[in-house]
Amino acid sequence: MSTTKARKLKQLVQSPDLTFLMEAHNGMSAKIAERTGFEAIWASGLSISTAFGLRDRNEASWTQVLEAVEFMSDATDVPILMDGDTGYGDFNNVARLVRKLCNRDVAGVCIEDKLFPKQNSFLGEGQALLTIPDFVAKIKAGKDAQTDPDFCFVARVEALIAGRSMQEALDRAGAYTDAGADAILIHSKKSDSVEIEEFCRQWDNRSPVVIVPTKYHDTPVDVFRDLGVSAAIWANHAMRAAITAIEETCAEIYRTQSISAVEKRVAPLKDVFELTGENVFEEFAQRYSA
Ligand code: SPV
Ligand code: MG
Repeated sequence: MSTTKARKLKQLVQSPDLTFLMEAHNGMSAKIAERTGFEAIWASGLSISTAFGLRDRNEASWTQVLEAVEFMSDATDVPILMDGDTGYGDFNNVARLVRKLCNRDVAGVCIEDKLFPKQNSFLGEGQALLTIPDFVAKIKAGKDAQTDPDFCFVARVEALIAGRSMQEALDRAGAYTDAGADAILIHSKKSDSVEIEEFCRQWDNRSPVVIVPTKYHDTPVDVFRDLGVSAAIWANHAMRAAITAIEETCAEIYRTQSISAVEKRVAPLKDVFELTGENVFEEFAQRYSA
């Protein structure tokens, strides 16, 4: 039997080696991430929302996000960890989301212990957190609902983001692991990795740890390796790169009233056709031609 996407993600998360998940927000960016060599993809809520022109505040409905993730899953063979925000409701909504993701061959979901509608972790201070029992119910319902035995439920601890203590972060991580979470995502908005390092030392790999070094990007990845971190998520860089490239290209075309100057800087059409599989369509058509 071939290895399922969920099995691949579980192996990556459980292996002692540090893995990198690259952000993608649609089929195209997912395919590019896979071709670059990334072994797994982060379907970022922030990036998918931004690509829709929406705020990262659950303005997009969960089925709209799911549809974007389905395009990404169809376009790639590497596993996808979907950013499921707070699960779009209570334990019941999380269970339904997990079933839908298993149907669509999405390898795992990350659910955070904030309140619906969520807001991005880098906005505001003192964001409200869900109670531990209510979040434990989401984990248990999600794990019970999975139809793929290797589906990964990543429980995201927002205690440090919300300005709570290190002890609370550790207590929450402990309760979530006991409830059946396959990994803990510990998030921080500090520009250095001191609190993440402290968490990892005290957590002592009781279960795999996932991090998002968006703000503490200067920390060398060997520091995370030495701490035994399982996975680092490069969470929004495809989306931000696209914004910069689109802004620069639009400005140049607007200014020069010509597309000539940008022609050599944008992807050639042959690459566009190749990315979407036009190069294999002829053979496909031949097979079915009458
Ligand atoms: C995302 O990429 O949507 C995340 C990571 O959840 S963060 O933006 O840091 O909250
Ligand atoms: Mg998010």
